[in-house]
Amino acid sequence: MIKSRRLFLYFLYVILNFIVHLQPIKIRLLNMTKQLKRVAAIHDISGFGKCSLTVALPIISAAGIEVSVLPTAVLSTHTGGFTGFTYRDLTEDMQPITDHWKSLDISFDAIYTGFLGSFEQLDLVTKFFETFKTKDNIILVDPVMADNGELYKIFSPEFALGMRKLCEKADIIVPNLTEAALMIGEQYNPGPYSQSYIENVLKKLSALGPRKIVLTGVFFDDEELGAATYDAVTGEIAYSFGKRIPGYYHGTGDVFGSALLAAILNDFPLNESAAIAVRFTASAILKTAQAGTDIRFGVNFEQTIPEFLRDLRLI
Ligand code: PXL
Repeated sequence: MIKSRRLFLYFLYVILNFIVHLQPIKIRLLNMTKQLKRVAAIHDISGFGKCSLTVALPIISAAGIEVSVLPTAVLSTHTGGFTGFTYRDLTEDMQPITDHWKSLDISFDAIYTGFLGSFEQLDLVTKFFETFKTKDNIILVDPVMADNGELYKIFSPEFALGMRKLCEKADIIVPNLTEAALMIGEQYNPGPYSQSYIENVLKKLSALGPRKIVLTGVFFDDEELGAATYDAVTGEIAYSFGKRIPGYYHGTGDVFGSALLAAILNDFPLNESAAIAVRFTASAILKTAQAGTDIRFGVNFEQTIPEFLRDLRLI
């Protein structure tokens, strides 16, 4: 009698253990089999130098989000610090790619744009927005055109106005302080900044149209550098900082924007998404600085991906 009771309890123990261990596996399997979120990434592809699509594609994909790429140009390197780079313009392909995707009846959870090379490309991206914008998806525009108080050499001041018009159509924009000053028509301020200055810039940017602003390159002292976020609907302003590492590392805006979007699409709120993107970018810069890599060659985001996925609670 006692022996069969023991046997029964033992079987109960084994079965309960099995159920307890099976549950997380079942949850993981369910998560794995659900439909992936999808991003349309509209950027150039610079073959060497780790920026634009060579950064957006691996980072967003690693975070479990499908990426469809619409390349706007193929360059041998990015334009920051290299001379003699090749530039194959793909403007002519942009509308046919848009039309083909539309004919396939595909949809996107987000549209992410970065470096764009001409007014014509700004118009074609606007058409892309009109074709694929829904009430549920998000348009994230990174108005890549300037840094450190200067427009990139290939752009004119009129281009900045064109980029501002594109930003008016976005849900989220990710300018640095130089791009922000150009878009709100103010003189560039090299910093350090005050909280009231930053908050004034955030509100002026959101008055252009976008509901959410993520301003990069924010610093109040020489120790830390980070981002400020503003949600015009809730009125919430938040800051995230990482340790400041001297030197201008190329492609960090694209690393940051891609990580930010990946976090947002993994359902993190705006301020937490910015904090995750700051940690990811700062850690990638630190590894690059420690290795002494040429600052034009991009940052070591590859070996930072495991930390990023843990931060996103994906692993
Ligand atoms: O990281 C922004 C970027 C993207 N694409 C090209 C660039 C730059 C910045 O310089 O030159 C071609």
